[in-house]
Amino acid sequence: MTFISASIKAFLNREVSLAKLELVIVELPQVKPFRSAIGVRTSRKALIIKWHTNKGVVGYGECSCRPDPFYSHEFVDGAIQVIEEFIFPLLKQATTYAKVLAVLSKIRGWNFTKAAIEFAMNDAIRRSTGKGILETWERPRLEKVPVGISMGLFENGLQMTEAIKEAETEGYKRLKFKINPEYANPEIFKSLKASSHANLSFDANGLFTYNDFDALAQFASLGCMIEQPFGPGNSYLQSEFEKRHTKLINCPDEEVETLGQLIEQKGNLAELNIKPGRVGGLYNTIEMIEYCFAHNIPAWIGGMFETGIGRAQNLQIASFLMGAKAHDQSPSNRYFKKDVLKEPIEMVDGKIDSSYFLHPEIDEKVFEELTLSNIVLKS
Ligand code: OSB
Ligand code: MG
Repeated sequence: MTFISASIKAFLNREVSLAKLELVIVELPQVKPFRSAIGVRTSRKALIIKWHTNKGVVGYGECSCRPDPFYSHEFVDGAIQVIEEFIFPLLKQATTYAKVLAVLSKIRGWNFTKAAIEFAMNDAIRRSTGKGILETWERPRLEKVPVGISMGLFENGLQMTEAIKEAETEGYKRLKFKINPEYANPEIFKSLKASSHANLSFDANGLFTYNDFDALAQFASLGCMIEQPFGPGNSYLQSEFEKRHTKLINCPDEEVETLGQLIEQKGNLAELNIKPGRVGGLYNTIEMIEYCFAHNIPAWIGGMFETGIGRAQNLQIASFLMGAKAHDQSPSNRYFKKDVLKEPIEMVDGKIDSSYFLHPEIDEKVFEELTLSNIVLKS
């Protein structure tokens, strides 16, 4: 079973060179704090991989895992160790795209980390030749990509109502709210029901358990999609829930890291959030999207609060999902005072134009200003 086209297979044979790898940690100050069940965050620390070819071309890739292991097991310092100790030494013998993928596939898990290496390599190829793996994929693409906003937890209904109004004015195509069992209170439901937005959804980040069915039922009864209601590996709870309550419009996020896990979700999933980092890179993402096309699974591209580097790449992928209503790819100024791109990503009427994401250029001066540390790996 394969979902990869002949032209992409041929592309994988292309040669790649690696003179050195840079592992850069940047920290982007946020315009305002973001509150989730994990905690309050006021800045985004991100790991950016710079892949230098023998000809001096540099490709960029973002490792979009969190600095802590609270979304998945991966965290930034761990990612650096895995690259330094286990990935970089093997990359010396990897002289084609396919061989680099083979090296990465030796590492169990660490999808965000492996993805970042592939992103950077592919970006270096695209910058050298004008054609990366996505340019090789013969599928129609959108000029303008619709985006949604992911909203943190609010302290009260009033705060939530204000934020809903603001997001509606800005034109977002979907409003997604972080939820947890304690959040099921009348004030919150009142604000939600007052919204006239046609596309509301929830993200539970796996926080509902067997003991929280009543709270979950209150959200489910609104008829909105709920992302990752139960903890990863606990999707058996869905049928238990549906026996006693109502149907769930389930959209897995954390739960699906591989194509196999997606296939096993059958019957549970209504749609799928694909994060290219979470599923281990571009090749895996293409394969997963092809599977979704073949099985009519509505899929969209999720976010990890990426910098412009990761965002632009996610948007490039999102442009292939012609039918998706919205992707969690809000523009730069939604989170950051300063982004690392020369032209920060902007949204007009809830959409982002391809001129912002097809050929992003890094503002090296800002990139350096925001750099916290830099490790150079050279053989
Ligand atoms: O669950 O979708 C999530 C960010 C970090 C970790 C997990 C999630 C998120 C988001 C970010 O919701 C959405 C965005 O990037 O705008
Ligand atoms: Mg999510």
